[in-house]
Amino acid sequence: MADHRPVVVIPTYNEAENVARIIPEIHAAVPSMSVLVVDDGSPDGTGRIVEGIAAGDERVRLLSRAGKQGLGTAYVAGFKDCLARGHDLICQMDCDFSHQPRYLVDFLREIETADVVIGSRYMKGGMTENWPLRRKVLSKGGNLYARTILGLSVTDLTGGFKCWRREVLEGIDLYTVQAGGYAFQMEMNFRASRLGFRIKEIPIVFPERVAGESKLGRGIFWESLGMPWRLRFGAPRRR
Ligand SMILES: Nc1nc2c(ncn2[C@@H]2O[C@H](COP(=O)(O)OP(=O)(O)O)[C@@H](O)[C@H]2O)c(=O)[nH]1
Ligand SMILES: [Mg+2]
Repeated sequence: MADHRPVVVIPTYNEAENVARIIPEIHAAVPSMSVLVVDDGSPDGTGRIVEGIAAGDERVRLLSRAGKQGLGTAYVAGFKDCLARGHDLICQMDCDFSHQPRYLVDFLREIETADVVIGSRYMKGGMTENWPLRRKVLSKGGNLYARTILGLSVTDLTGGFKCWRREVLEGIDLYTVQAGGYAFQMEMNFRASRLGFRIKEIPIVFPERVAGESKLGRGIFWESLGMPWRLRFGAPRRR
């Protein structure tokens, strides 16, 4: 059945402590929002919890994949599903409360005059909270590095709190998006920019997760170092 409400895609892997709390917070912020959780067969039962919520709430759906297949492909699967269902505004966020649901109101307001809205920790008004110095330096330095190579004015290229108009996701050939993790976010932003879409950033405060553990490790960081070069010299230019 077609669904024209705005939707938020939430990839999950072992988020049992967070998922049942974040969905009501999303609906407290935006009551009409559809929620699509893309779970990779989490051993901690995240998928079963979402199934239970979805059974009693038609705004909530679960896309269940067999085994951990990575963040990039989880987003791509979720985006394709949302496009097929007819959603025109498609947001994405993490499940661990680093992305605070109250900002969805800002995303939906700003997307009225943009094609992509990106939540930024690094513009004026944005920040990270409770990050160790090492992570701060890596993330901020990584962003500066990528921005410079790619020639983009986006201040936060690696964050995952965003909102897309369907035309952008249709314009980006999702089958050819290769990257996982932070490089995935970078690749999507770069492609949207090359296609000439209007990108707008809004400030977000990003607290470190309290419950559960980070799933993105060192390999993901190294992948993102090579990505700006691959994109700059390899990606398709305009529509
Ligand atoms: N479906 C799926 N979700 C994932 C995968 N890896 C991470 N996630 C989810 O992606 C979001 C961001 O991951 P997180 O560990 O918080 O990354 P960090 O904030 O950079 O440490 C969370 O909601 C995770 O549960 C994966 O392989 N598959
Ligand atoms: Mg996190």
